[in-house]
Formats: sequence, structure tokens, C-alpha cells
Amino acid sequence: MNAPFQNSGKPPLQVLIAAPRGFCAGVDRAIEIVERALERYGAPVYVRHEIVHNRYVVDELKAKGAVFVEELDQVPDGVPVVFSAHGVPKSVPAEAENRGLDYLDATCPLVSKVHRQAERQIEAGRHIVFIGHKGHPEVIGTFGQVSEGGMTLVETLADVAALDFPADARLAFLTQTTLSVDDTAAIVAALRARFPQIVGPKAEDICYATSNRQAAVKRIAPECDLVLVIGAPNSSNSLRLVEVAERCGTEARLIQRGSDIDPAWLDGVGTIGVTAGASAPEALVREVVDRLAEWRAVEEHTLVTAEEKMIFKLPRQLVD
Ligand code: 0O3
Ligand code: SF4
Repeated sequence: MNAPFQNSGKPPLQVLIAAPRGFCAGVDRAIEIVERALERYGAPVYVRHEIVHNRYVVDELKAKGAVFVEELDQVPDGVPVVFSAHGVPKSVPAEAENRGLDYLDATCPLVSKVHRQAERQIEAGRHIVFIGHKGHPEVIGTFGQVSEGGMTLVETLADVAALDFPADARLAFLTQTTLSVDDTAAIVAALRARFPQIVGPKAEDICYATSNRQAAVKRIAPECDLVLVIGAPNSSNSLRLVEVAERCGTEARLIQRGSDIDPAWLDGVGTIGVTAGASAPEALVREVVDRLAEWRAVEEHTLVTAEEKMIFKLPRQLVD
């Protein structure tokens, strides 16, 4: 329900809501893994890293008994531990097994697929050029699937230009799942131009949810004076949505929730776009629209650019 507003005499604020937006199948699955683990084992259940990059998701799970830590050595013996949706280096499950910990892997199956491709390319004797963002947990997890020195990170076209492999080197490329579709296409084209023999996945490994959310923003942004992206500052896929809107020539802001909105942002704004990253709950979208309705009458329009039906299976241990 939109909150009542004082009649400002202004025409209603047009709110264009992107679809798809918000939770993807990998995030749904990861959250369900923690919830089911809490039901099955009882609290506390430890989670290594934020299960997904969203404070509200994390806080809700904390309230149910989840405990979030960054490293396995912070997990006491004898308690179950869940690995986050972003994936972990091979050393992490190995250490858990060593310690006899019960662990559940909430790595998104689409991230795991990239892990398996990395192993396969190394087995085939190729060096991997990995396109991703330095320091991101997914990148750390994927690098940790192969021996040190087996992979080189590139983030930009300048990084590609600086690679010093011989032109005939046996190379493969792989990508993080939450990158900018357009930037990655340019980086892949540059890699193929420099190393024509490089092999890679048919489509880059940017996942369906990332691509769909970026396409949905491209649909609304040109019609908006401002786009609000709901997501956390450490959420790669959410940050990419801000960039996509800006590249359409529209001002865009990353917000974590309704209370982050400054009413001054609405000055001169007739149409505002709203979307949410893959880790942002739909309740926050409602909260944002309701907050806008505190200052102006709003007319909501949802613009659908794709239907999503993806569902991922839960780990065997959690299925009765
Ligand atoms: O990878 P990213 O920072 O976008 O992660 P989020 O915000 O938690 O979103 C879910 C995506 C994911 C787990 C990895 O693909
Ligand atoms: Fe999986 Fe894509 Fe969601 Fe990441 S954004 S969790 S890869 S579906």
C-alpha cells in the first residue's frame, strides 16, 4: 500500500519498475539452504561469508540463529557450516573435511559450472585468462579451483593489452557470472583479436539473471530522469545495474533501502526507475515505492523484458 500524501499540485510521479529484478534462482536456493539447515540442525548454523551480499537477508537469518563469519577457523568444532552463494576455493571444503565439520555448499550451480570448466581447461593444458573483479569472493573461489599460476585475472581492456603471452600460447578464457554484459563482450573481443586460438564458453559465463536484469534496466532507463537500484555496495551485479542506467545517459543511485532516498533527488523528476540486484529482497522494492509515495502521488508501471522460471535443486543432504 502506498502511503497517503499531501497534494503537492504536481503531476503524479511515474514509477517504472524493471522486471526481472531482485532475487535470482541461486539466491533463492542459498537462502533456503540456510533456513533448512537451521530447521534440521537447530541454531546455531554458521555461514562462511554473507550468504548473499545483502544486509537485510543476513540480518533476517541472524535473527533465526545463523552466525556469519569470514573464515572457517572462526567456526567451532561440531557445528554445521554453509558456504556462500559466491563459491569457495577448494581448500575450504578440504579444511572442513579435515576438521570433520558438517558443511553445506550454497555455491550457485552456475558458479560451480565455471569452477568445473576451470578444472577442465587446466587438465587440457591451457592457461586461463579470467575476466572478473579483483578481490571479489567469486573470483577468489574460482582461482582456488586450480593450482597457483594457472589463471591470470583481467579486469579491463588495458589489462588485455598488457598480457605478455606468446601469440600461440594455449589459452582459455572464463568469466565471473555478474559482470557487465557490454564490457565483457568488448574484453572477449580484444582477447580473441590478440590470441585467435583462445578457447572459451559459447556465451560468456555471465548468468541469465545478470543479463536479464541489465536488459531490463536498458528498457526503463532511457525513459527515466533518475534510476534507483536497490542493492548493497559490495554487490557486483547491483553495481553493474547502476552503470547500465548511467550509460543510457540517466542518473542512477545505488540505495540499500527506502530511508536512503533524499527527497531532494526528486526535484525536477517526472519519471523514476526502480530495480533491484539479484540479492535484494522484493520487500525492499515495496518499501522504496511506498517511500516515494510519501512525497508525491505515484503511478506504478512494471515493464517486463523477460520471464524467469529457473529453479535450482537443493543439496542432497537437505532433501528428505
Ligand atoms: O556476486 P555479487 O557481488 O553480485 O553477489 P550478490 O550481490 O550476493 O548476488 C548474488 C550473486 C552471486 C551469489 C554470485 O553470482
Ligand atoms: Fe547464480 Fe546468477 Fe544468481 Fe549469481 S546472479 S547466484 S550466478 S543465478
